[in-house]
Amino acid sequence: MTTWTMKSKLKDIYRHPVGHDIIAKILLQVGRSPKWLTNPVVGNLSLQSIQTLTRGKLNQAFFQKVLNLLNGEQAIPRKDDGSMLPAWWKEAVFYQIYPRSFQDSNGDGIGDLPGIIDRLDYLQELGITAVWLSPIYDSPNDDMGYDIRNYQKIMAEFGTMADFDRLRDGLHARGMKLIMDLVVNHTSDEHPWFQKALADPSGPFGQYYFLRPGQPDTPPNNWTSFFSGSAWRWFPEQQLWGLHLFSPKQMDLNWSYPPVRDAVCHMVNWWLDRGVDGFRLDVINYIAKNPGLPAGDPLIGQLMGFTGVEEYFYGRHLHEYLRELQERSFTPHHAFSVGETPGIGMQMSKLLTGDYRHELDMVFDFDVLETPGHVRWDDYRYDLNYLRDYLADYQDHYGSHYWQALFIENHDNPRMISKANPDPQYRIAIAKLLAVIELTLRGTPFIFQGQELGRVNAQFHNIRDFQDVESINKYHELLAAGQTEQAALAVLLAGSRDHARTPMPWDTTPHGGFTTGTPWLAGDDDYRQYNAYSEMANPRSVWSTYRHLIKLRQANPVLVYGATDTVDRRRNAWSYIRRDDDHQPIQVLINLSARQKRMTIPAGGSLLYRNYPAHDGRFKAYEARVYRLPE
Ligand code: TEU
Ligand code: CA
Repeated sequence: MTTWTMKSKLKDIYRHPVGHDIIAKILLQVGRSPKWLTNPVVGNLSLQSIQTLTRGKLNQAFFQKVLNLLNGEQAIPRKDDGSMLPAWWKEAVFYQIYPRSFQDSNGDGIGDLPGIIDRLDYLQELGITAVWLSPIYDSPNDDMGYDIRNYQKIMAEFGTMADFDRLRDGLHARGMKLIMDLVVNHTSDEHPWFQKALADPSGPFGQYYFLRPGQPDTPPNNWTSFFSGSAWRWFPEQQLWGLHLFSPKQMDLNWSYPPVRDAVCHMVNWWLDRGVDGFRLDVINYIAKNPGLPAGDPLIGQLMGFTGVEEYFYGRHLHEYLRELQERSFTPHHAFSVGETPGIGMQMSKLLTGDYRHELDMVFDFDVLETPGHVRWDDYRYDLNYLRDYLADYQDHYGSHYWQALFIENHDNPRMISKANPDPQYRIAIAKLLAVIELTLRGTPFIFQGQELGRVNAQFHNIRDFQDVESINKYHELLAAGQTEQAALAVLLAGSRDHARTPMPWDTTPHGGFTTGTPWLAGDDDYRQYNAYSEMANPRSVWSTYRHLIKLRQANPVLVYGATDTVDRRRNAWSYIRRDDDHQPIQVLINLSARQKRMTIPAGGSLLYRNYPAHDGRFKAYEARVYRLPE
């Protein structure tokens, strides 16, 4: 057993999975490259000497937190031994549906289950083989369904349990799997468990949550909420504080209390018995708060933007809780799991997903979403060279026991095309380039609704155009900090989650055919040009690219399981070859920039796809091609 101390050196810490990801995260936050560490002078620095060098700016308390995390994890990831287990979820192409915005069937402006059922043929036509549904459970919608009031009831606006059964059957009849969103870090404050806990804090539900007695103006600790302000809400009637990492209507469940874990397993089994094929587990790495809820380190808080994270993003009992859930629910049902794990990097993710560890099958690593030194709220251009470096690192170092979840968009993030280059002349080329990347690498692609149409950020004009609790809170936080309305709006325009949540555009009728009523979240008129109906009819559309590449992936196992050899990594260039022992290799060539680029075309290769009409010479702006190589 290794014990990490102030004498430990940076290079050794970087070899520890937790140390590796913490250092990588800090470098990412401050906008530095991890290459910095290969400098021997840097690598040989001990924590003690870093403390001295920073003149105590990084104090003892800071290092103690880091040491706690290091010493809390003794496992090291298993090395690549070439033994890769096949699985349906490794071969699947997932599609994420945000039900509220997918298809409204009754004119109330809210997407619903019958609407999704009407669009199953669309998904099949696209080649999708598995669907992830964002929450459809009964909810007061403070956080659009991520605040669940009843786990075993369908949200009234979305339909009924009978609709759900029809949806499940419709998917299965088309050979598609169905995974649901499992939100068990917290429940709505309107959930009966919480209501009972409040009504009788010393009764059977009192320990389901983190309820603490105290004084109205001194919360139990300094943790902050991801949706602004303190993570504690005061309940004046009961004279109690309650912990909520997200909105004040999303109360954190206390997983250290065994009845909570029983209740969760019971509920999960109920859905799995109902024929669900697996779950996407919302902020699942946050479930294990360290005992005693120790205060967050202010420095870490400053660095990460949220105080307290180090006490729950990789809590001491996390592995134990995940294994229990796996053993009691997932394994007996042969169910699939993908964890949403903010803050977890590549090495730590291995310890959560190794095929020999019985915890999760895959996780989403969010470091793909922002380039070094940037946060989601920044208005900046995402450099696609970073996307290359990030993905190539996984292709090179993830190894045979782990499997990557490939994604570039979801319901919590602005559209990637807008971040990479909002100039409309490049929109289609970038959309197709991103499709090439996501559909030709090793890992499982997750396509977020509208991505296949080349959706870009919405044209919001006013704070009233937004619906998301995070955006609205952020806006008021910025005003309170003295920013002008215009400046605050600019921040939302860069980072709001509502960009991903506007209505899905189906055709050229009003609101893109999403609803005959008034949509719950207004879109703009982009649907007139970019919509499913028009794009399906056009062989050169973004949609047709997605369809083509999905089929290509499904017809070529080398694109799923093959190794990835990077052959060109010059600035603004990326080329890799997917190969295995049984098939002809496939080479991908990409110009990552708006400037023309000279690329070396493989001799004897046959063209499988290109995002521009045929032409000679240099690669055009954001050009991407796929070739089959001779054996
Ligand atoms: O998101 C968790 C999460 O940490 C973020 O993606 C979050 O939106 C943001 O970064 C906080 O700064 C999940 C869900 O995907 C999200 O929609 C929910 O709001 C959240 O959990 C709470 O359930
Ligand atoms: Ca509806």
